Amino acid sequence: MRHTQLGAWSWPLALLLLFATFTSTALGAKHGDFKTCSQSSFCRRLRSLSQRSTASGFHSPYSLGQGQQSDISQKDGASWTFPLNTELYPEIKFALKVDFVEKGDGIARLRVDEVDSKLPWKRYNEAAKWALVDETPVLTSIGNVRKVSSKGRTSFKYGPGHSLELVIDHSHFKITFRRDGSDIMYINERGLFHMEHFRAKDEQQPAEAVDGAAAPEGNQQVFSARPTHGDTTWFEGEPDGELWEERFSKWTDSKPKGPEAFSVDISFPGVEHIFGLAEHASPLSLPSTDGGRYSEPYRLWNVDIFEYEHDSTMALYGAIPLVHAQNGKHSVGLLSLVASETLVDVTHPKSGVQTHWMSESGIMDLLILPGPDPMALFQQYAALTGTTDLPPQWALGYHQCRWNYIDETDVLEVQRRFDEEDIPLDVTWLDIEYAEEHRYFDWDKKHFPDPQRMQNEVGSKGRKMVAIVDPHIKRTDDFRIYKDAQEKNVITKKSDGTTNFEGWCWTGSSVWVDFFNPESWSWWKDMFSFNVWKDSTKYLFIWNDMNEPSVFDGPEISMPRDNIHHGGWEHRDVHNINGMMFHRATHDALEAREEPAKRSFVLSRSFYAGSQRYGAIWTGDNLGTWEHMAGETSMLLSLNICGMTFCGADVGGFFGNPTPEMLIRWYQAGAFMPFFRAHAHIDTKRREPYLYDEPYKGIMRETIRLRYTMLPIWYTAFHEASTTGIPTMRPQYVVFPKDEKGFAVDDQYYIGGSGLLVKPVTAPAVESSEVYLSDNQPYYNYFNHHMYPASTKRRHVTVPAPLESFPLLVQGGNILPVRTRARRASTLMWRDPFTLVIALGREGTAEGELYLDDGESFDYQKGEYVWRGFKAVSTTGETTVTSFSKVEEHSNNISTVSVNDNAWASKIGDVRVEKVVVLGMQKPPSRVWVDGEPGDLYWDFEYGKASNGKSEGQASKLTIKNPDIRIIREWTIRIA
Ligand code: NBV
Repeated sequence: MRHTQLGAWSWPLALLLLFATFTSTALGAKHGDFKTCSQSSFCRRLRSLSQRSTASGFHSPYSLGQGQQSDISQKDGASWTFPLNTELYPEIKFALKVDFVEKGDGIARLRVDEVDSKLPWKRYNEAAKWALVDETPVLTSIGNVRKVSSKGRTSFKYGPGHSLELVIDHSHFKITFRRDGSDIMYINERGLFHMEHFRAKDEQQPAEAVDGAAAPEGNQQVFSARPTHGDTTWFEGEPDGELWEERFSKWTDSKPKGPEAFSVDISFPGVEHIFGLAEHASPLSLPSTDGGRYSEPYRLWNVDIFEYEHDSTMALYGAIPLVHAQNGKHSVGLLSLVASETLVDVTHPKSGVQTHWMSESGIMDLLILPGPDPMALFQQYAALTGTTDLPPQWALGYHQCRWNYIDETDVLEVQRRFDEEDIPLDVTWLDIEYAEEHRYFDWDKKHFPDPQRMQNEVGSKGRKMVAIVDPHIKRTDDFRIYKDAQEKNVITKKSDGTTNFEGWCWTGSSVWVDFFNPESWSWWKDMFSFNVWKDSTKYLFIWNDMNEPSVFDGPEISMPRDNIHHGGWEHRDVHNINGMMFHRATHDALEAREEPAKRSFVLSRSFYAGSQRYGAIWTGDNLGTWEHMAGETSMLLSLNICGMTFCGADVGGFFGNPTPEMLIRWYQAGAFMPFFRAHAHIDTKRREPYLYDEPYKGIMRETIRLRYTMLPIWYTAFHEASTTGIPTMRPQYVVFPKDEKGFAVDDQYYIGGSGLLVKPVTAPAVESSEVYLSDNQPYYNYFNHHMYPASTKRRHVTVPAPLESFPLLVQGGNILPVRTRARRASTLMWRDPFTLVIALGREGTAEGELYLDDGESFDYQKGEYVWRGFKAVSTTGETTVTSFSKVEEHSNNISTVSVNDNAWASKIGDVRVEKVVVLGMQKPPSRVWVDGEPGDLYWDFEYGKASNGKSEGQASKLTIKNPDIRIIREWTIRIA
């Protein structure tokens, strides 16, 4: 049965009209809704600076102190402060603050702010407060940082063995970052650093002539930036007419503080690839923005974009101002903690990569992550912004969503059909139509008469539900959330700072809570308590959509930039953090609703650096096209690089009606995304897997089951990500940072440290697919055990990919713990036995690990978990497979660590290993037994053409049946 659901709803006319604008049939982003660089006055000003910088005689007008002095810094607490002057405006003072972060092997922090301004304004300096886990972890001991001052230059040596060096040239202002004496990064090498100072509006002279292209039509109040002293145009360009007021389409931004943008160039010598700047639908290795493929800079300004393009630098829903630069010898990272609109130009001159960062407001706050390799960068970034919250284990199962499951019967029918077809399912989602008039929290009782009953029914099957709670709040006095928010005075204000801002969204005329206001936090927490939200249960979790925020009648479908938040900050200052604050508040609320606390699950659409601490995100409203499917892999990899490892894409594509073939390929890709959820627009045909005929239904069933088989691998990868910051999806450059040929590969990836390498098929009528291999290890096809031999050469191998299959390879040298029994939901699998798949490496060895806990509480933080390691070693005539404790391996003091001696371990003490499969043995054993146990084990051996380990073909396979060993115990299997 397939049908659209529109008919099931009666919509108020106004919303119907709105809906129509959001369901246009022509696919493609509405470019006119969003600004290009030349439509933003600050970007226009700062980008043209880079053109002027090629003129002869161009130099940075900025210098530290008087330039040639030697020691000009002052120790200020744990920071060194340098006076920073500009020859453009000698009376204006800036300061450069330098300090070093205690954690993370020497992270240097550089902050620039204007000081002693005569005007009552401050630049926004709180991005770090929300992004960092601890804002003041600076090194205080001078012994760790050696400062050397010479004429015109100050340098700091720090990091392991003082191998890192920050060299600050006073005049013209330039910073060089070095490792072991080699230059790795330059800041302001091109002289593009510029910070627009605060100025009084009347200090300006009316413009005589304003650049025609830039001048807003009908703008009566045009002022120029022309200084009252010397000529600045060689640096700043011609006066811009939009310093104090700016128009875009029908909106006017009042810009009460005038111009306050800043820009800085950052170059990475000797590097060809940079990664990061999520979220963009672009390749992982960021292409240039100077013509060619892209001519607009990468834009970071969180927006609700309708039908976004699959290959573009346009802004999307989230913003992480972080890059990794990589060559075959080193990695280095840069995080710019700024929350205002930021655009980054990237160019690839003959040698090195150059970037130019332009931000509308805020202080400059740069953090240099020293590397020296991608793994170190992840850990350094995590030391700053935290790691991903360890998700409840069920959140890694399969999620079934659509806009909308229409009523209780529909929801329960979905459960029944999944069960009937033996397809696992963990979570069923409710989109905005569950809520009466889109007043989230208030259920539409006509369609959901007893929400508790429904949730309990779903919960009784071991499953969960997720309901959406958007940030727009209907302005009607009979809505308690609105009334409370008004009474508490926690609503975001208009530019006057006192009137509540009102805008239009799903629910009609709405207001938005200002989650920067601490007064909102405990109140929002209460909204989710079971005593307050009576129609919620412990089975219900939350989805925060539209939190960029999306405002249908606002500029660029968002809030006016001159709106006012807590502390008097303008919306422009905090915009990119707005979504994270909502996500954070909901995350904290869900954690607080049970005693003892359970892990939360909140999906957010908008995000910023640090959002990983609050839950998952997804890539928003993608299209059901092959191009979008292909683009998802690089987008998700980029999100992983930027810390957002718990991410996924709408399986099936949000818009459109995929063919069965395309849907299957979406499922295969989705089953290897960290967050695996099918979702569809209200206007699409129903597409739950059980609705299809064979063979499609069967292939989708097997694909979802494969995800469940792999859950131990995903959970172990998340454990690693949550303790170290190393992502669950790892692109080629991360795993093989010395193989430059692999740096641009962004259509295949490894899952955690498991050695599983996947390459989704993202084109029609594919029969086989080429996979790139970097290392000298054999690779085994997970499905049929076909072996691709080890080689010292980088190579492509051809892997069959008929509709029911796709490249899923196991890198030799790895042991995969999997659970092959199909269950209704992941929560029912905790007692199920394991199979260990051992893919022997070139030397006949392999390793693997497994992390287990109760999957939902915080008891693991008290030691209630099991973390096992497995090792296979071959010597002449014998292979041994051993199980050992990873906890002990990672502990300095073995005696104090409880290994398997905890309540959770006892609960799963009986969980067996039911099968051990060894791939890549050269000859059959004569005996297989467990050390210390009487009797031999049952086994069988299948010879493969590739048993000599050298030629491609079927690998030999030893299957050891029911070895009667426990997953949490120490044991050794001997194969002789
Ligand atoms: O809540 C409706 C949708 C939701 O299904 C989708 O996943 C979000 O990205 N939402 C956007 C609002 C409207 C989209 C046209």
